[in-house]
Amino acid sequence: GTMTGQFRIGGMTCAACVNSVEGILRNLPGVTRAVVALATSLGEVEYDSNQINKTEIITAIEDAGFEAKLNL
Ligand code: 9UX
Repeated sequence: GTMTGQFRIGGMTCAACVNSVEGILRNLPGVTRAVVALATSLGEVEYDSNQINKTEIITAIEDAGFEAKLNL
């Protein structure tokens, strides 16, 4: 079903980084919405849990050269 995850993202230092991370997230199969904020280093991702999970989302962010962890 539809789930939302919040992630703390490290390594973003400019607006282009934010656009890059948002683009990566939005291109992942199962992601329906992704909003990343530079000021807070937080990313909110809405996704279909039948297609992707939080660990896979974190891996995709890290594969792009950023750090990511679940924000609880
Ligand atoms: Mo901004 Mo981010 O120049 O990897 S794009 S630092």
